[in-house]
Amino acid sequence: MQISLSKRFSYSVALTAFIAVAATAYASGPRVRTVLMRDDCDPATFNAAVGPGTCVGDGDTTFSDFLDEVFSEGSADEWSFKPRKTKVEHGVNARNRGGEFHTFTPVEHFGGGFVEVLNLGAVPLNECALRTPGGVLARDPQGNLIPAQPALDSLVPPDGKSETTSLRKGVHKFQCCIHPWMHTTIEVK
Ligand SMILES: [Cu+2]
Repeated sequence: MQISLSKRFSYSVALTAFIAVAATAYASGPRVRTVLMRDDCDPATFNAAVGPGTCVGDGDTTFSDFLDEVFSEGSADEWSFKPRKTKVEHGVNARNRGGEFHTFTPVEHFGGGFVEVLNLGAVPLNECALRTPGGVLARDPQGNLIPAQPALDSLVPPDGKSETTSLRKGVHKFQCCIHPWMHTTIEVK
């Protein structure tokens, strides 16, 4: 089979263009990145302290060790989003590899979640905790903060995966509204 010179030329132009696009995509990260949500909750002590079903799986940090670490360090190391910072081309989703629920909530900036004891004084974000129309934090009859809709919409159960969120160019932040130190910064070039 003979390929005309002009066809060969257009083929090579197309190939060059394809390689350039592929190289750009590679340089700006994968199309979609999956952020892993991790924790190390010990089911027996977490479920006894917080309530049945709080923790499933086989983590081995007890609830009191977890709280000790949070109060002394400001965070618990094994509760994290991985990676904490990344570049993508198009979008992001999250997979929960831990034993607790986490949220993958888009936020304007990082801040407090809806579990007050874990905020260590940080002000709860509007994306995480419900406020009255007057701007006051809403509370249930026991005095607990009430999760805001964006937090509820972005809950990921243990072993679960979130839908992929398409992102525009720029810098995007996602955090857990339960454990506020769990967060990631995603850049779309
Ligand atoms: Cu969390």
